[in-house]
Amino acid sequence: MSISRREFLKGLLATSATTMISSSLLVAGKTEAAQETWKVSGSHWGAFRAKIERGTVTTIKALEGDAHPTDMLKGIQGIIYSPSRIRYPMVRYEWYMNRLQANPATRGDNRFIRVTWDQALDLFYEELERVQTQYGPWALHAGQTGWRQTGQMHSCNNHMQRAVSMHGHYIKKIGDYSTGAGQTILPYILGSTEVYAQGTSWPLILEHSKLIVLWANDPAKNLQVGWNCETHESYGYLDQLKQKVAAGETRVISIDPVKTKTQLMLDCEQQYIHPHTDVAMMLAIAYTLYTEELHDQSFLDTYTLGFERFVPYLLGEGEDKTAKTPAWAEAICGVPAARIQELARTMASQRTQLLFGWSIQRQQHGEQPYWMGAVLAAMLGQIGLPGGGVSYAHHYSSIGVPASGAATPGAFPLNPDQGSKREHDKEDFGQYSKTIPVARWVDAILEPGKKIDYNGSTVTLPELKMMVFSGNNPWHHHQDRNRMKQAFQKLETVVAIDFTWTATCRFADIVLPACTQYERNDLDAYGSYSKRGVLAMHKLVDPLYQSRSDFDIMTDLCRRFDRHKEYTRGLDEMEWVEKLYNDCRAANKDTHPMPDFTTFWQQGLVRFEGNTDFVRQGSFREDPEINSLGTPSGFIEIFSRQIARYGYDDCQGHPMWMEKNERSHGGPMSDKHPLWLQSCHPDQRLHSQMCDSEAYRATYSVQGREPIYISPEDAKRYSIQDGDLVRVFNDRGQLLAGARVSDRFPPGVVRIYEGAWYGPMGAEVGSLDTYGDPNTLTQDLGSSKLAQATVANTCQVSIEPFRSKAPRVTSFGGPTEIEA
Ligand SMILES: Nc1nc2c(c(=O)[nH]1)N[C@H]1C(S)=C(S)[C@@H](COP(=O)(O)OP(=O)(O)OC[C@H]3O[C@@H](n4cnc5c(=O)[nH]c(N)nc54)[C@H](O)[C@@H]3O)O[C@H]1N2
Ligand SMILES: Nc1nc2c(c(=O)[nH]1)N[C@H]1C(S)=C(S)[C@@H](COP(=O)(O)OP(=O)(O)OC[C@H]3O[C@@H](n4cnc5c(=O)[nH]c(N)nc54)[C@H](O)[C@@H]3O)O[C@H]1N2
Ligand SMILES: [Mo]
Repeated sequence: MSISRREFLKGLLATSATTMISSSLLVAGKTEAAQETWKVSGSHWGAFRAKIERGTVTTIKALEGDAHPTDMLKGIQGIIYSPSRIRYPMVRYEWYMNRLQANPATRGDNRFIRVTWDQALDLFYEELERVQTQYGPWALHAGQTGWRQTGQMHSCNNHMQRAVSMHGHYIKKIGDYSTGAGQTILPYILGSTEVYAQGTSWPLILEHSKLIVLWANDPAKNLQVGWNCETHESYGYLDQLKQKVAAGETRVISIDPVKTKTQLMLDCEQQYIHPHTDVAMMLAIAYTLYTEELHDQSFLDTYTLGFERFVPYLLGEGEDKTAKTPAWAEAICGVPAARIQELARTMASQRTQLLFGWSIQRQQHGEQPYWMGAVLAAMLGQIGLPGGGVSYAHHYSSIGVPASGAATPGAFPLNPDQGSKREHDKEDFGQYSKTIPVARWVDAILEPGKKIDYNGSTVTLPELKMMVFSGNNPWHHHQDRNRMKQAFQKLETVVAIDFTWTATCRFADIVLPACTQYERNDLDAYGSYSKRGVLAMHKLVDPLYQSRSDFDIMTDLCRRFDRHKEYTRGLDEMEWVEKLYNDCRAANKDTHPMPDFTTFWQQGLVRFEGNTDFVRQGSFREDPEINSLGTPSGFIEIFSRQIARYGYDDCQGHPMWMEKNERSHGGPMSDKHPLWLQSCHPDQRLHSQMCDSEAYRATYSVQGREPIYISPEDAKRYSIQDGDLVRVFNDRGQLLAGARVSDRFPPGVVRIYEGAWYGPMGAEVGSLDTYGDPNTLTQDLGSSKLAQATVANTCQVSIEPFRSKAPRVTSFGGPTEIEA
């Protein structure tokens, strides 16, 4: 349903009376005669106006008020008009012909046949029925989630899960790829996940912090996107910080093997460190604090438990008989002992804010750096003070921007209103666990029935036969492509719902074309955590080709088992958008008055006033008894009796330095594969989203391939010139990438951004990836028995110039269509 011009004008009249409207937001229809309109919408990349000429989006520009729009807005048109768009419902050819007798080795050959929507949805429904009947709910996994496009009504994870739940039960996941290790360990230590919690407000940090440590943290890169529509207000604070650094008022140190975008932007200090050795460095800082009596004993006495059980380990009186001295750490982390001491003394002498990024916990034993970070902050005694203590989230979705305190719109419901169709199989997961740690699903396919430790419990991996993916791209997000290839050969049915032909579609059996967010009406929070307002997401153009909204697709699926009325609750798209708006309006009635829906829809954005400053753990500091933490003891747990009781060798009662199974700079595997591959989050994409945006990709690709960043020293060592094609490989896989030689990178460290589209030369295991997906090389291992989280960053590789004839990139442009 689109808003007609008449309704638009009606809304225009209604708006003039209310004061909440900023008139500049009005989408004037003057040029409509020339078939040109401007519409307001928003995305992970921010709010914008789109110009539509003769039914085509021709211009996207940031909405007024976004003072720091991201360059990625330039990539949006290319998403809508990508040659990779899924045009029709498609079924894998071999599967279509032979179903369960299909030759498993053909999976991934990208040969598909076009079917009608009815055929595709009938097949989807039949397979749900078959798998539930023949096996049980444990054989179906529809619980993987991901970075679906923005919009609260059309949140496609919710649509798929609600619809499939109405049919029957299935395996779900726990945790996520972002912060799997962090969100599991921190509740034991600080009483909450911390990673998704509001952090100390930037104005307080700017006012009080004298030293800010960016530990494995690149906010200037990562704050370009938000979970909801991003406002980019954090960049205003980063600008102020830059001025303070220049004026010598605040010292900022970036502890990172790489010179980050933030470090360059702030022009602040960089402390180089060998990858994955941060815990050693932190221990040596702690050692210095303790032995020089610079630690805050009264804070430790009042607010923490277990310090005395940690000290012997620090001093070398424990089992390992190794004192964690700066000299000991220097040999591991490469940071000079004197520098470690200087840092310890500086931290203790002034207000110090530790700001951790997340990449550092996406490694083997990724729990340890976060735990040790909390211990360090506790020893400094500044937790709960403005501008002091530790944060694990200031690089994410504008956390730290003072929030309005308003409610923002809820989402289309995830759960069914009543039980599933198959009431009888409700709890019948047999011997299997019904939730599994998010990154362990490939293990489940390969080793069904295996029991693994997880966070104090035992998980029995289910025997998966069918998987349904929507709003996520596992053939980007999961590790070790060749292992995935082997696993997928065991699956009977894979359904992928997406708008673009990702590698997940290539390896699926039934592929359903959703439309993009730009082809449907929706609304969103403006500012994920800052809750700066409510944004209208006007449909820009009609769904392209045969694509349909997820809502529409899932309604039609539910029709097949007669639950469609319950699914939609009798409301259509626009009625849902209006309902979600009105529910939000009612919730904000007394504090943040909002105009009626029509007014809101015309004006595009309702802004919320109010800036509430906040100090993380402030109330706990004020009164640790009344405002106790969510830990077992209510205090900060430097030693966790609960974790110690689990008896895990790879995550014990207090933080420890543990060697990794792969590590650069003399660590394990570095003799065979000398380079550390970090697969950080892309500067010019959101994961795999926007990689299919052709013109935009051309602004960063190298000979049509994903760049690999490499130091001038290593480039010379391996006879690589900037712009060369290179083969990157290890024992798990091989890929082609384009070399970018950059002095931001130290010897021994290379980077390929995650989300580069997988483009195998063939379906067979081990084939060369023609574009440069780093997960062709990463390992699929749990961080520890505690979190079982991804260790994407624990990865050693080799590199060589690629001098043969370059194969064509197979990642983009959709399937090979076989005529029926
Ligand atoms: N090596 C390595 N791997 C990593 C990481 C890393 O650092 N290194 N990071 C991990 C992290 S933190 C994350 S969060 C994950 C991200 O993993 P994902 O969330 O899986 O990544 P996206 O590329 O955002 O995938 C979203 C997919 O949903 C589709 N989609 C978007 N909107 C819609 C919609 O409305 N309807 C439908 N049907 N589909 C839609 C998009 O086209 C896209 O294919 O990756 C993880 N993988
Ligand atoms: N532009 C953009 N922004 C994003 C995303 C995106 O895809 N694109 N994704 C969003 C999502 S879902 C997430 S989870 C977050 C991810 O946020 P993070 O995981 O924090 O981001 P990364 O870019 O992977 O890594 C940040 C820094 O960690 C450093 N680092 C890695 N390993 C180590 C180590 O062992 N020691 C030290 N000291 N430093 C290390 C890297 O060099 C890098 O500078 O970003 C969010 N923001
Ligand atoms: Mo993430």
